[in-house]
Amino acid sequence: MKTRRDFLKMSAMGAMLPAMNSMPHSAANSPIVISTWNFGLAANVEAWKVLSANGRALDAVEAGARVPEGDPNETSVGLGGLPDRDGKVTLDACIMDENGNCGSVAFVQGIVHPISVARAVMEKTPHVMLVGEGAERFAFANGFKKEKLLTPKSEQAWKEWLKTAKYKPIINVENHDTIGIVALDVSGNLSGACTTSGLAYKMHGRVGDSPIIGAGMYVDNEIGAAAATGMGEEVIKIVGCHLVVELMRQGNSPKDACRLAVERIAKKNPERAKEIQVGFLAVNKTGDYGAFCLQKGFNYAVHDKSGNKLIDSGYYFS
Ligand code: SD4
Repeated sequence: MKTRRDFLKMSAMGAMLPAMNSMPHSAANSPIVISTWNFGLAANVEAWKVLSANGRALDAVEAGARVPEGDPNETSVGLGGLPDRDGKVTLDACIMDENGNCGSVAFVQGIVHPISVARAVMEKTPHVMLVGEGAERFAFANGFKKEKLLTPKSEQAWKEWLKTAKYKPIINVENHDTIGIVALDVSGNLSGACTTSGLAYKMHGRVGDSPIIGAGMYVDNEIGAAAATGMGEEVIKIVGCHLVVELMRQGNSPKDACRLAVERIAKKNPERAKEIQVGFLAVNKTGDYGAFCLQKGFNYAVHDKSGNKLIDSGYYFS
């Protein structure tokens, strides 16, 4: 039987728990943020401001994702994103926190920061995903401004494309890169975000992997977080980022987990795999990180206490 003294002792320990949860985490390498492609460097700088002030990973990944979203010169995310075949810029984004909460928007137009709309979906609605006009209506009702996203540069590129209107996706740095960004904060909590204008000149209404929780991004706070870039259709088919996290759960390092997921795509459809790019990056609970992709050319940015740097990912087709 529990005595009154036991009960008091337990209550005192219980009262300490929230304090312990917010104590600095002893992960070997935290805080840390990693994000896709060259523009990950600038995104990491904003994310690091949050992380280095002992802030929350969720705030860090949102702050980071907003950087390329707001940059009119990045033609693959947010403002200035390349349009679909019909000349419409349609955006996809998702976000996930350390408690498994997530929010997502797809096929949204006229909003520069879909990642923040995704966060609002997570925090202010009973739903995970809003799409199209419904997502836009929700965003405008929550203070987001309607803006024109098609810049003269992207409009010009689309008009050039219309001359031949050939739809053969070429995955490279110039024509469509998603920002996928994952972080571990000083409290040992993980979060992730992913935002994109998707494949350039896609069919109107096409949605890729980026806003699909488990495909374009996934977080399990016990294990790790992962984000994807490249040909979204192939990522969706293997539920890529959930797979990467599950492979880490089985004991694989972040890099090996990414490699095994890439190999799954390559083995399932070897001919298709030769023509496309897919890349994954991942971080685990102790701040180890890694990436892997199909073709040479995918890089990612890592910011930890030692600084901010770009790393070339390992690749399958050598
Ligand atoms: C998509 N995964 O819409 C995105 C595009 C991308 O590098 O990441 N490109 O399929």
